[in-house]
Amino acid sequence: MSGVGIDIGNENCVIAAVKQGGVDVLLNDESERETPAVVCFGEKQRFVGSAGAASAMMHPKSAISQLKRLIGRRFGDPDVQNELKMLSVESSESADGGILIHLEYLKESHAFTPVQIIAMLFAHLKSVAEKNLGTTVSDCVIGVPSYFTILQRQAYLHAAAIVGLKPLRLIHDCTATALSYGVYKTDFASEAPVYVAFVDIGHCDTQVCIAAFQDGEMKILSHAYDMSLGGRDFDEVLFSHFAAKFKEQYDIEVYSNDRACRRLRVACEKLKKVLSANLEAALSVECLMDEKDVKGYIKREEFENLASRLLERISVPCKKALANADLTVEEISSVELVGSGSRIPAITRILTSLFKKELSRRLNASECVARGCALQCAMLSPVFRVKEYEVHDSIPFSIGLSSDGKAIPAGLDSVLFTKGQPIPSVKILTFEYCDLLHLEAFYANPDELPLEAYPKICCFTIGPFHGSHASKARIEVQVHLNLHGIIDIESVTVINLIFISSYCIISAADDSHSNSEAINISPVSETIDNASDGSINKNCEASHHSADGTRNDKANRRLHVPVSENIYGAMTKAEISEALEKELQLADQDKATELIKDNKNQLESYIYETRSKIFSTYRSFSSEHEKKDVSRSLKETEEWLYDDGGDETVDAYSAKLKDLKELVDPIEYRYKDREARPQATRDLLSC
Ligand code: ATP
Ligand code: K
Ligand code: MG
Repeated sequence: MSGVGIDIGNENCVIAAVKQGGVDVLLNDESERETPAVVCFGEKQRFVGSAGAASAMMHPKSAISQLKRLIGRRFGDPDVQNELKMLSVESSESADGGILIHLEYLKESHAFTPVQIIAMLFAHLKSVAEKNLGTTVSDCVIGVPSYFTILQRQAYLHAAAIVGLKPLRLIHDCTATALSYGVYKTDFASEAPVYVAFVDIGHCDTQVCIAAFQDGEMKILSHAYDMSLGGRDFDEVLFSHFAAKFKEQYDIEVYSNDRACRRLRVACEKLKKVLSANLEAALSVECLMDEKDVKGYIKREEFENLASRLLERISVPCKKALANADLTVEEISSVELVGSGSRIPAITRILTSLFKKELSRRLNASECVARGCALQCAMLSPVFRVKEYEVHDSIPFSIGLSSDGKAIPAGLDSVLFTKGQPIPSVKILTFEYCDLLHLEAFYANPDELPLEAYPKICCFTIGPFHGSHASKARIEVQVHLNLHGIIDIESVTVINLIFISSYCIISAADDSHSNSEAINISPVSETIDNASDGSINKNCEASHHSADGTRNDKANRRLHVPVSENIYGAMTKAEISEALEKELQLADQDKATELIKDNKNQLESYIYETRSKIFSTYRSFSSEHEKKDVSRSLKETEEWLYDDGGDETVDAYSAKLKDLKELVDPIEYRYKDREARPQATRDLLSC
């Protein structure tokens, strides 16, 4: 068993693992360090990652990418509609307002949710990791953008559950980056903290965080973001520029042709990369449309002018992060720029002038998130021993709680968890005794979230309570903001007012809290919660205690208090098992197709090898008759392969191979027999 760190980018995914002496990025089947976030449904099997990207060129209508933009979001969201337009796949609204992606696959119509598609990507990354590490992988830490809603976080957890991954934590991308920065630095003092800004510009978004480093610990002071500012937006600037130009110059309407749009976008992304290293660049696409070849040219300066609106926006989240951290640029010791989208030279210029200092690029810009995730995974896993290092993250949005439609006045502004508060956190709430307690969590300040996040998060049903407490009791609920940044109920306590001396602690039957009866009630808990499955009922168990904490034997009976959590829009338990089932079927199908391919390839290479051997190595070990026979069979089988046998079963290929071997084996045997004799005997025989 091994643990890994996973960075799911909108364009590129990276997996890393802690090994002796450091963190390694794991190579995929193509020996690449980055794996494209693409799932493509081929004719007979799915292709994911690099193979998915290759297959997407040929089958754009069955390729799904940019999954980060779709996960846990509502079909009706105008921004989601724009995202869906960028893909060539068919989509519709699901019964609960989510997204369904429709595909024709293996002569059947399929509808997949983004969670299922992300699960396919997870499964692929898991298998890449397993091949690399030579063991099964389930423990992992997955990076999430700080702007992800609770539903989006839960969607990642469900996707992971579908493919047997167990996230020990969902960690904010920038926090992972900060961790991979801080853990190796040993020159931080124990008193005065050092403040560092991390700016990550990826394919679709920009994320910023400010971290305070001290000896052996780091604390995230603030998160900020622009969820719609990344490398792809710069491509789009070039795309519109050249689309307009080509209309004028060649009289072609690129927008009217999907294929032309795709090809021009690809060319523009290349052009943008060339402009990062050169002051000017040329673009040329053969037969873009209407059988016309097009050519273009642009200077870096002109590109920067075209992109000036985007470039201006980069400062915004940086300033927000500074303000939220209550720091000035002078107080920031260093600015780390990461994410491959940040390679545009103008970005460095803008940030240098904003932060009034040279930027540092100490981190590997494309790998730091995955590396940080791997480190965090090793720290949380009991299997590894890593350096003691404390990671204090903070929540990027405020959460309120209501009971029967009324906000519960907890803390300031009746906000339960305020933006900036540590992750994890626990709050204790006391309620009048009732049979059944309904609570609902909501985003207290929806402006802190991007776009149209549904303000309501989830509801909890606690109870029914059984016992003789009636009006003489109170219910104490510990609400937990867990390590993933998801709200759940940690435990429920019934305080019996008749017997002031006797407590009844009802704790969530959660494996990570086997000792929860002994947990001191305090506003902030350091415990870790893994079982964050939104829709799954927990059975809380209770045992009576006396006030001093020792067990009151007489009253020591277990009570069961069901606590159910329902995150709006998340999958139900039944939907998860259905998705699991379906994923298994699809995976079996992929395996079966792979097996057929392997058998076909074996037959094919046997034909080629034998054909060359029969006139070389085997030459003097076969009669003319045999040679003729073998040659004819090889030719026939080859013709069959390219004709009727192009699409056959494993049995058919192995039967053909067996037939060939029956003819060739006697020859091969004679040859091997001769090879096995000592040289002296061979010399004798050849005289
Ligand atoms: P995100 O973090 O938004 O989810 P990601 O992690 O997949 O996405 P990255 O791999 O960090 O994104 O960055 C991909 C972006 O970087 C692409 O838009 C790509 O065009 C851009 N990029 C890569 N190399 C360069 C370069 N040399 N110059 C400019 N842009 C580049
Ligand atoms: K990435
Ligand atoms: Mg990224």
